[in-house]
Amino acid sequence: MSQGQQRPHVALESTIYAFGLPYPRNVELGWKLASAIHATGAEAKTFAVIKGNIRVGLHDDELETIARGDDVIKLNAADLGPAMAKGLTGATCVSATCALAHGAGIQVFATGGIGGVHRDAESTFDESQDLWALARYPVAVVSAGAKAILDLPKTMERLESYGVPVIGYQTDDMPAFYTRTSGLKVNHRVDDPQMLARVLLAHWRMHPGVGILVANPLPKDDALDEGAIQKAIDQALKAAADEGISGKALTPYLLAKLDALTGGDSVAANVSLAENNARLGGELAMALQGLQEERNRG
Ligand code: PSU
Ligand code: MN
Repeated sequence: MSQGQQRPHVALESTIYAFGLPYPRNVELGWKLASAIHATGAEAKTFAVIKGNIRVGLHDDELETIARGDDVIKLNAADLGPAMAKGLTGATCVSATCALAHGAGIQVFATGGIGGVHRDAESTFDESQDLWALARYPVAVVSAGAKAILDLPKTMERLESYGVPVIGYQTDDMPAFYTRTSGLKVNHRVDDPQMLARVLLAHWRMHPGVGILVANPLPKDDALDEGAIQKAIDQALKAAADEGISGKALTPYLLAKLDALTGGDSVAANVSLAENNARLGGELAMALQGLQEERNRG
């Protein structure tokens, strides 16, 4: 980074803290993600709505409030207006963070896994607003794929219908969050942040309003055993059905259930993959800044 140059920003969501991980692992993760991004030369900006105000970057006490989760609601993109008008406090999920990042001029957003088409969507119609947001905002979302609690083939189909490119980072396979592969192929593979930055700029020349999903498999050592996690997911889904959990509450419920069923392994994997994505998000933001400057000069 040349002198006086601003660090490029990487957006982070806050639902992963409020509804994805238990306290205090979530606060610790907040610190980890910020420092992983800082180490690349970029700077993290965590989004949330605090008492009706959009926050671009959280103070320590605000992260604490979100992580403790009392009187904190989960905000989709569509909830932003009502939350702002009513002075509510909420954690932003991927869809809301895409909307806010775009509004703040941030092009790269690192998360854990995106929401997608839920299993049984043919009867429940439960599809995450994250997919709509990817189609609607020109932001690169760095993820470890879509959560394995979802219907991954249907999620990939929907991304295709919406025209959202899915780019595998150093992989040809779509990762499934807790595992490095899903048996599904990504649209394109890219092996370094520079090429990823080129892909983003070329994509946005063609489709200036459409997002991109970067699928970054979690580190090998932290990947969970495929059979074991599949079994836990089936159990968690059955428990959710038995208890009649649906809608917004479903994803947080399943994540908490998996934490209990795997004795913390799912949370450890989640922390690892989020950090891995934050690092790549930072590298990508730096590469993008470099490329944009090069082009402005040329
Ligand atoms: N990935 C994680 N933990 C999470 C989520 C994703 O590792 O908590 C959150 C994201 O904020 C995502 C949301 O936007 O789950 C999806 O929820 P739903 O399926 O209700 O759209
Ligand atoms: Mn949903």
